[in-house]
Amino acid sequence: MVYEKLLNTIVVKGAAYLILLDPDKLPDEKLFPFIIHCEKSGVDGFLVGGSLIIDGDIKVFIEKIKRTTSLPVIIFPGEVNQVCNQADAILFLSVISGRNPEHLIGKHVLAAPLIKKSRIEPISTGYIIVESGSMTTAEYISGSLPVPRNKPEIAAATALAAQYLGMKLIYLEAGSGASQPVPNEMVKAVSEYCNIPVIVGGGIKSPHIAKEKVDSGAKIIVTGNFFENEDNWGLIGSFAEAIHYKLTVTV
Ligand code: 1GP
Repeated sequence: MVYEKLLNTIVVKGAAYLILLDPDKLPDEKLFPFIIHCEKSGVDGFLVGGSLIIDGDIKVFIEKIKRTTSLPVIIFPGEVNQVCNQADAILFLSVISGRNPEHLIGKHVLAAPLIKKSRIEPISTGYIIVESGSMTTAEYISGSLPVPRNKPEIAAATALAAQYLGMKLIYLEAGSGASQPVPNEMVKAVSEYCNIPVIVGGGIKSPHIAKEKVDSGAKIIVTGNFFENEDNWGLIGSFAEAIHYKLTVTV
């Protein structure tokens, strides 16, 4: 089970590192070397999907990833039509920062039978979109207001409500390519207030920033955009090292 595997990674390494792959942005000639590089550099798994996929075919894309790696592949859905049986699991996301019923429960009713049929593992996740500068795709597409970045207490109360509703993960999302990541104070407030693992993603552009989020209590870090530039691939290992703090040997 992917969820148990993630929990185990958190226990062993301190935190887990997932890379978000966008079917629109990774042609085959880049995808295969990138996946192999990620695996060698200590990445723990992949998220695939996003709020808006224009050209890519997610099913074919995941098939290609699965042929290249044994690491878990988890759908990060932006739409019901991103459910497919090629993946290992799906983040069953509810946009709990917003008040748009379609993204709180509506899409889920349509997706649930498809997930059952596909037999992939649903991982119930409270998705909290956080204000990060200019409006992000996630905010726009979900038609919801983000949590103000200077209001960690709202994020913490929202996360605790998700925990009480039985959700298994919290995703603090600044949005892909965000100019500012989720503030450390908010990561800390949420991590201290609830006791389910907190994922932090959006605008994390250096190992140092990733480490700050882990030091603040994040248990899973997601990066996406940063590695669209091939020149940055050399840094994947440094991200993994910063995130897997329990593996760091001190002399
Ligand atoms: C977006 O959290 C992810 O949903 C990753 O964001 O692309 O900014 O790394 P970036």
